[in-house]
Amino acid sequence: MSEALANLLNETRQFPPPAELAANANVTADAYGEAAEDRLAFWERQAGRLHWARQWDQVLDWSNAPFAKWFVGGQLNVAYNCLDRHVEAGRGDKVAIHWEGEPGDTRTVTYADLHKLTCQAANALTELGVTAGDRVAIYLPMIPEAAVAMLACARIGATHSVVFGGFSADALTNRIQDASAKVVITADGGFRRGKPSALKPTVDEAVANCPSVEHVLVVRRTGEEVAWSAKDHWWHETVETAPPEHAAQPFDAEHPLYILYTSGTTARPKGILHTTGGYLTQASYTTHAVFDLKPETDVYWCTADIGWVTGHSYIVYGPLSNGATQVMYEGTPDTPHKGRFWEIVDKYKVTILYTAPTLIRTMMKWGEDIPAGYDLSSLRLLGSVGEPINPEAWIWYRQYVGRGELPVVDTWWQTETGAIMISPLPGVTEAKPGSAMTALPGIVADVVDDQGQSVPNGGGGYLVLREPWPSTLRTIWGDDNRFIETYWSRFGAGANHGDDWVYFAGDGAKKDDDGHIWLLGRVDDVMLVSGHNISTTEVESALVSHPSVAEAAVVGATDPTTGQAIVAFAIPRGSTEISGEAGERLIADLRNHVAKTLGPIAKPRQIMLVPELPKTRSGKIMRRLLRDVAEHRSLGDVTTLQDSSVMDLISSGMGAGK
Ligand code: 6R9
Repeated sequence: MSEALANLLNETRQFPPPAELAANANVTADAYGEAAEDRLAFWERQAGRLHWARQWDQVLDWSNAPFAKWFVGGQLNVAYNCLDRHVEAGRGDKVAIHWEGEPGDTRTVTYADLHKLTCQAANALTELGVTAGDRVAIYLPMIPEAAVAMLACARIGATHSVVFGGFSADALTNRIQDASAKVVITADGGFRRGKPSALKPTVDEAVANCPSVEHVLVVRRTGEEVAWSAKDHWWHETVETAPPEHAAQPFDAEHPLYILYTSGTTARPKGILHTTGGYLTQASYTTHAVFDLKPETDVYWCTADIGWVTGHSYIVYGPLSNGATQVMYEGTPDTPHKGRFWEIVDKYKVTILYTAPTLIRTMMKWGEDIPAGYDLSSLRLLGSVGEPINPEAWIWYRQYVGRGELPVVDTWWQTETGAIMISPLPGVTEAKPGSAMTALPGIVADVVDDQGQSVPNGGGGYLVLREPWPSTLRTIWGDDNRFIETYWSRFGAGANHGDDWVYFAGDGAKKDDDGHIWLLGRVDDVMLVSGHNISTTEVESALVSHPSVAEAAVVGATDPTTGQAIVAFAIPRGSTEISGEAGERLIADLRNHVAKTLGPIAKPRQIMLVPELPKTRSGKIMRRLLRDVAEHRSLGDVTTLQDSSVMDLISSGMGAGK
């Protein structure tokens, strides 16, 4: 990475915050200085935004690094912080969730409603024998019960493990077994793409191989017929009939809150463990700081699924601990029509929208006429997460969703970091499209070379985090060695590094001339062409900067002359003509466009025009499978692929662009 093509994209546009937002921002530029002066005191103040039943004795115990303990001796209840304290302060009637089912059915859930349901679920789980420290697997569609199930676990100190509803029986089995879950909370199914999509049969298949599971709680959502066994209990007969009173008991700040398995594009999934006090402190603070959330007036919408960390931190724990009103949507963005997202923004007058680059690029492909058909004037802030956002996608988002005026916060973080780490502050930062900019106050990020030395501005290398942060993962469930090996050994404490533990994030990055951070994709995806390290992200962004391309994925394929050669897959924008000669002309044009933008070394050997790209279920491009196509191999493991027919489409389109 030390030879990465630095700054070749030459993205120089920069957008200051709107004056009104800056004047009223929750967090101002002072926060950086305050945190730099005394990082632990800064986090201690942010912990003070929560309700603690017992004050901590020590902010950070790093004596057993890299195993961190935050707010040592402190005690709190996460559900109390997300629900009771708002109800007790007289805000019980405030809407917590405007829920929109895919078929168009709706529910309005107030904080009092959410509190009552959570207390009932806590009582029901206790009745089923769940006690503090037990694990509960949650396999649900995007319905309010998903948040209730998580909060009920937190309330009684049970550790939840949410498994995304799109995962197979095998994936669910592995996750239940790894955590020895005692109870599974699921539903008959949910609605996806206009029809019911069953979940219960998958749970039945998994539970047959999971002796640890004693009970299965089933929410009725679709009303479809389900098989029934002695372990099964209907939610409406168990939870909704349980007593609504439940006193939340405080737990230790380091009590395990949840396990979440990383989507893992390659290896065996890792059970990332998060605990109570530090996690909630940072999830809550970052929601307040990065989204400038004003609970009295904002309507916030994060489009992630609750099965991913974004759903944990920015649908459940961050927004609810801040007392936000939010939208929750069950379905897909194109059901029943491609304007569904904008219809929802319009209907609920959403003010803050947090979504993923994959969605923005899909919207680009569909064309700007679609958002133009709705009133999006309620929006005041836009966020992005999940992958590097290409500068053109950033600009499109700001232009056609944000009226050319709204701040876009590109937020870098991981399941492992628990909360946002690198991002603009919307009232402070002059954002550059495509850059996550700087570490948040209280976070120390850096870019280092192969030896772990900090690179100067203008240089490229590996993204690292230098100081522990409150919402850091505590370990990999059941595998401390793998935790140390994966994250702390690359540049960890050792011969050359003294006691400084350095967290290796696995992402390539560069610092521009102003020291701002640009993420370049997973280091496994970096290409080595004729001795030059080239980032997939930069070539993809160059392709997306062409007016005819909506989305692109780039891989390095073995090449006899250059070691690796760049092979690109591009999805044309809405009305682009791509058949026959027009397609050939576009491909030639694109190859030249990349060469002109990035330099001749980055000119793709081959470009294929394709209708779709293979993505993980959380929307990240799976370059590994495209590498298989580019190198004419049979496809590797496709279990994490969102839609396996995509690979047939791509393989059959292989003729184009040779
Ligand atoms: C929150 C989440 C983590 C990986 C991460 C990186 C990529 C996420 C990004 C980004 C560039 C951003 N990533 N946000 N890359 N810019 N704003 O997505 O967690 O599913 O664990 O993925 O996603 O590669 O390392 P997770």
